[in-house]
Amino acid sequence: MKALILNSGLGTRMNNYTKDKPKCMTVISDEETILYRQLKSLISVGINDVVITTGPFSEKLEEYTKELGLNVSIDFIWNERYQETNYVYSIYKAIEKLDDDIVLLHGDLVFEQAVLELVVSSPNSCMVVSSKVPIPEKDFKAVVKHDKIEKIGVEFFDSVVAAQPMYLLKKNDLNIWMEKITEYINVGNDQCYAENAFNEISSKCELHPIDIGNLFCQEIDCEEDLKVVAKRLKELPLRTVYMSFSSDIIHSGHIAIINKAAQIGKLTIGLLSDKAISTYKRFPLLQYDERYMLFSNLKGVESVVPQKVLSYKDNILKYKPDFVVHGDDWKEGLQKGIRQEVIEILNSYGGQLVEFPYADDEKYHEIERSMKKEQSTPDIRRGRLKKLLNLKKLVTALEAHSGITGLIVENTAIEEDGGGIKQFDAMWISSLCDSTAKGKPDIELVDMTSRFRTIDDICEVTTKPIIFDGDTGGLTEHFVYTVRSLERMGVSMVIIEDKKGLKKNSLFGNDVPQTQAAIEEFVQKIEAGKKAQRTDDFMICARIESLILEKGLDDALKRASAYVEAGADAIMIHSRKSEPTEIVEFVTAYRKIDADTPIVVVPTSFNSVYEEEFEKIGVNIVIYANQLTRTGFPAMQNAAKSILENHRAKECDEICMPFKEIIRLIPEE
Ligand code: SPV
Ligand code: MG
Repeated sequence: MKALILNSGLGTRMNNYTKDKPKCMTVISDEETILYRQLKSLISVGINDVVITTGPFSEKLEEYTKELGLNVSIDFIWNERYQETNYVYSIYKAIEKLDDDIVLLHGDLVFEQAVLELVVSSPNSCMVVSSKVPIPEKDFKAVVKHDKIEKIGVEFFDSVVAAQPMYLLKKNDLNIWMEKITEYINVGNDQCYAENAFNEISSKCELHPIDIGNLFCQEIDCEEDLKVVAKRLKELPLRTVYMSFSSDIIHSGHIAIINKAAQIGKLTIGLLSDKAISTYKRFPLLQYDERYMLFSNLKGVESVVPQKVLSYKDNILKYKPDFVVHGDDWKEGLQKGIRQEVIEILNSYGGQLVEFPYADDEKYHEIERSMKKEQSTPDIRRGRLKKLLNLKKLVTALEAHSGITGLIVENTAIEEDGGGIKQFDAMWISSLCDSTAKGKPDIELVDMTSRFRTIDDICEVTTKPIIFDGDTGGLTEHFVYTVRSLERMGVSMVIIEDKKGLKKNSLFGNDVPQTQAAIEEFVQKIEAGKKAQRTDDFMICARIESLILEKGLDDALKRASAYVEAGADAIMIHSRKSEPTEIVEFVTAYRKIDADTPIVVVPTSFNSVYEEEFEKIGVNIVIYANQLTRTGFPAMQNAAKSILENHRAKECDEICMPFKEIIRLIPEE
């Protein structure tokens, strides 16, 4: 990419300033002339080839640019007829040097860095406009229709926005415009604006408006303009900018966008809480305090503040930043709603969203992939449930019984109304669903080796913490081995129920013969399990079947205390009633004697209760124990019936997931 700067004008309205030098050499701040500022800006976006058209004092200008000693190569094109022609003729004279995409700008334009950044990163040819600036009487305006610029000039007033003479011209559009300019010059039409030529060929040019809003970009036509610009330049660093970050690794793309944001004004970073990150992304490898240190020490970052939730609302209303900066990658996908909310809040007080193109860096994807792999290693995965329980009042888990159901639990996420993103925290490997998938009854018939195989399949493709349904735990002598195997595989928690003999699924209750173990007997199993485990982060949860077997609340409470005393890291209380009354009674009563031990519930029967209600009474883990199984298999039965009924698969296709989507469910390494 090259730049073309037009400096052939006389600048007569600048009086003394242009008596002995070109206008672009006018000093606009303590350290800068217009041209010096422009060149530095161009260099910092990677433009080192510049064409400058000159007019009066051309030698002085050339000399001056040499003295600047900047890392830029400049071709000077002298418009010897600068007295009687307009810049259309200067451009014409420069045409043969314009052999690349071109940033075209007037030599008296002063702008902040972000404006040029937005222009050079535009995928299309574009011109700078501002919908926030009042429509000027005498200056350039652009007629915009369907996001395309149709006309540029001072004489238009319908469907216009204020426009500034800074363009990005992609080669194709540049050539079309230059051909027309050549035609103009050939017939002696050299005293008009170059834009007059553009207006004749605008339908063939893909010139889009790039709306900079309140970002600073202004021409200096007269002494009064010079005063205004000098004042604005002093004010720019006082503006405030807000960005939000969830990253625990910082790559060059982050640094680049932070630099751009810091150039706009004083930058505050809103750092997402660990809880917010783990809810919408993955568990952060670096926790808040460490991330705080990391971001506070980055160049350009003025302050770091907590952002508790994914929605920016609270922080924007609190800090009222002049600008919010973000990559443009959130225009689509799950963050779309959050972006919309940001725009609406900013509009309410005159703030502005600035979106720079998202740097989709392959290196970053690679780091993310390797972090994901690391997150799935047994040691890291195992400890994550305890960390989540410290972070969140309520953790949710959904059943998985195979690699693909594991992926569904891992990757399903939804956008919430309040601007959040929600996903499951953990997965439950249910004995009922694991047995059902193997076509067997839920009576501890599927042996541990086979259950471990299921865990392995799931572990191979997912990273979320696993809660394993250990049924009765089997004989104590066997349970101790199970504990160690589960730990080794990276399972976070095993739940064992206080039943013995031939176990039947709890949802049968007393409709089938089931025997609850004596307290002492089960206590002994818990103690043995706790003694056997090798790591601190593995959890054994004792499941109380007293309500299922209609032994009453007191029995349940007595058992809970005994099991926790024996070392249980959590308790699960189960019920098969559709009303949650007995569960609520138990949790409320138990919380009075023990405020800390995590309580787990499985609301299959009492499914009308919202998570928020469980959280309020003191439940810590809600397990949705069988919903994928109970929805998946009926769908398969319907498919089978449809093929039988129709003697072909066409009708069945309507209820089938398209192949493309199936493939999308399974990420490739
Ligand atoms: C399971 O999912 O296997 C359970 C929960 O143990 S329940 O089916 O409700 O007993
Ligand atoms: Mg079970």
